[in-house]
Amino acid sequence: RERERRVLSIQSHVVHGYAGNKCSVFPLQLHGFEVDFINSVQFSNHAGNIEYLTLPTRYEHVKGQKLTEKELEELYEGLTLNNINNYTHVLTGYCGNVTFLQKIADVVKDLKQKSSETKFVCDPVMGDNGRYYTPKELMPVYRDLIIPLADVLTPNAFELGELTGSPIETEEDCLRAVDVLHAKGVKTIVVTSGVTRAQTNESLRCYASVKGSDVYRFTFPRLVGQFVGTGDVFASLLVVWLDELNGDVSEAVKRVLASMQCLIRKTSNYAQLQVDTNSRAMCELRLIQSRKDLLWPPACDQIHVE
Ligand code: PLP
Ligand code: PXL
Repeated sequence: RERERRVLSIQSHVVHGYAGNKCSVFPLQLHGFEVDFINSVQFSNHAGNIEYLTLPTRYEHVKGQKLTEKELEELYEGLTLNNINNYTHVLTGYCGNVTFLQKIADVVKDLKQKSSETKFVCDPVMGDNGRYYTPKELMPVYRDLIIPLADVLTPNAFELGELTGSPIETEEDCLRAVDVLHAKGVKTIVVTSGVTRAQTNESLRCYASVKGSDVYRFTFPRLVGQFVGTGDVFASLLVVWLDELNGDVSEAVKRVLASMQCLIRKTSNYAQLQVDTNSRAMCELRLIQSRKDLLWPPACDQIHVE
């Protein structure tokens, strides 16, 4: 009989396209996880920038609603009162607001109190490439409240630098900062991208580290284009493979990267088609079309692990 795996995913919902829960729920469900999702916002579409060959492109309008921390508390209270707040994993991503993030910390604390087995997988989304796209005030909340609760953390180099107080340019900077976060109790850290002096025009690097154990360096091709939601897909697939492979982080990240390469290649090709036919570079992730690659990451000889 299959083990029951049940994830509470607190992320954005977008009606059209892909970001937040729209990126994370489908891959988890494909892999047989029950997903209970709380939508931190419900927007018509994402608010991010897409870059494909041309200048950054974004939707002209974003309309919708935000869940308040009070409403999050009410939803969680319903789960608690019915004693249906039983989760093997909690997953969080982009969060635009300090008080909401503080309430997430309360929820995670309560879930961990209920079951010490519950794993908290946190993508501490704050910004990228040297700048914030969330309020800066989130940083101390992540640093002091959220990170001590996290079992798995997926910062990019910018976020890692902010959380540890100095910028990350080299691999040495990265590994030193990762140890600072391990000392706060985080077992598994995956630095997803952005260690500038470790990557080139052709290749990107990602690092995975297990507290008191091994560090792995992954090198893989840089593909053309930057799309919204890649980090959210990454985090959900990491939940899947760390669980499936019992914490074998080297093989887990390799499989995540293999699926990501296929997804981004498909999306990039579609963006090119858009440019060719109507000179628009607005392009959502080709998540559904990539379902087989998300479920069965193909062997990929372009991903190197050391
Ligand atoms: N390629 C792979 C395999 C990735 O996992 C990612 C991001 O997750 C990217 C490319 C995206 O790279 P960039 O940050 O340059 O858009
Ligand atoms: O993928 C992160 C994300 C989450 N939620 C919303 C977003 C974005 C990125 O743009 O706009 C609403």
